[in-house]
Amino acid sequence: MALDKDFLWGGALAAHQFEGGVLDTSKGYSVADVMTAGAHGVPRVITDQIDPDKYYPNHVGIDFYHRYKEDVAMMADMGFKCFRTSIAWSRIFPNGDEAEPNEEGLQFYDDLFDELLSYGIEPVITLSHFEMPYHLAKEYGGFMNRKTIDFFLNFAEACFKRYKNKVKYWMTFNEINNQMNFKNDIFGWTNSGAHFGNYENPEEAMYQCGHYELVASAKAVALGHSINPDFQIGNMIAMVPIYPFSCRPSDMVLAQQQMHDRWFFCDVQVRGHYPRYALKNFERKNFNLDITEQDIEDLKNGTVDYIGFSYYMTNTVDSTVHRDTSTVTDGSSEHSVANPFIEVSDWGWAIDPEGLRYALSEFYERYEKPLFIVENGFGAIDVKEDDGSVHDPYRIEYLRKHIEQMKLAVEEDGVELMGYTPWGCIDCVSFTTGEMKKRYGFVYVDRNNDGSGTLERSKKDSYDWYKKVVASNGEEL
Ligand code: BGP
Repeated sequence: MALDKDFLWGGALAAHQFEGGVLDTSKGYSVADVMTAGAHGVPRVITDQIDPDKYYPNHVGIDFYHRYKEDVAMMADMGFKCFRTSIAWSRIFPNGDEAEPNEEGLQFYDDLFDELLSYGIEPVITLSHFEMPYHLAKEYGGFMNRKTIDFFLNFAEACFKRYKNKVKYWMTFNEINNQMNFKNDIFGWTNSGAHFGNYENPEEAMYQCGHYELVASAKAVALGHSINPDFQIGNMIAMVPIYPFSCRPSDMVLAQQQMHDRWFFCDVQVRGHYPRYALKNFERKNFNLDITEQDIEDLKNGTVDYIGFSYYMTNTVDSTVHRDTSTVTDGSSEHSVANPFIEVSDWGWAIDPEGLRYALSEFYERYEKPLFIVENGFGAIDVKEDDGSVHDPYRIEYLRKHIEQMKLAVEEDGVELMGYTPWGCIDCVSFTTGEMKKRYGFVYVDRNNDGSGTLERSKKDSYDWYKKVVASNGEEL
């Protein structure tokens, strides 16, 4: 048995990390546009306005806004069947609260989707990938405010209506669950436009935002289906499976409990109601959340068609360990420890191909819904040689091993899998660090951490390798 002949091989990016076109277009600032570049182990800083003395890597990205034809031609050459990207909300509604959408922004995506479709590449679109209009965050507190549900729905409606004959595959919010890491400011900011740390009870604030986002997501799913019943609308979950460090029963239970952070949003989006472990948590902690009867109805009526997820690594927990987690960006917790059987990337992310098979089976056994791996990849420092070549055998090895495990999940475990879109298929700005040198692409972009470079594109060794993988439908690895 092989992968389905319609399997969606492709690549993934997100508007704020590669488009650029921020300062020279009608686009408004997004929450990502006010984030500076960080570095290894140094988180990005959220500035409260654009500080002219600071460097904002997203403002130029890799200048896809102006070079998209060249980039789409390379995707087509690699044989992409689909391309996952997002629509920058602040291109369509620069402030987020306007009554009418911005034509220039809408036209850009029309042109992009036409370009993709001319090569037979299916757009796979995330509505909100960490890029809420900054104005909504600043003036309304982002998703701390119920009004933001309607602002999001206006945006969703404008997109669904405009692209109803061009886009079939949608996702509502990127990695909606990574704000469970509410102690780290950038996850709350980029997911919800809120600074959880400013609230008396950051966890409660996170669940309140999360609730409004879940309602917004469910209402968007229902709205999308009413505009085009053929739409396939999914969610998007950051899946970092948690392993127990040992067979000590308390490690087993701890790992299981921590998996609730991975399942919570997905449970609501797939099942249409709050899981009991979450309700018990709210009760135990005396959370006073604004959840109405109507919200409960809306959640029920907007369950997703498929589950999109990112997979980069696993995490291992030891119930006897307690560490400081204020700056972690790798999904780890106070109980996280190194897994002695697993190597890590230069950024400390555990490299665990079998964990992908495990994740796929866990998802499928829990929900029996089609799955879509919409992010996976290896962030590394690449070197461009004098002759222009880039040798990245480590990336090929990472992807090969993950694809092997993905195939086992499909062929041996019976998982229904729609497609695979490796992250950062063309080098882009890293989300967690804002660096350029954490590269994932098959295509190298000449751009450095400080913004220098020609922006010229060149093929890495992984480019031809992936082309062969796609052409053989995953048979030649
Ligand atoms: C995910 C995000 C992406 C992306 C990726 C890699 O969390 O959805 O936006 O960037 O992680 O992370 P990073 O760029 O920090 O290496």
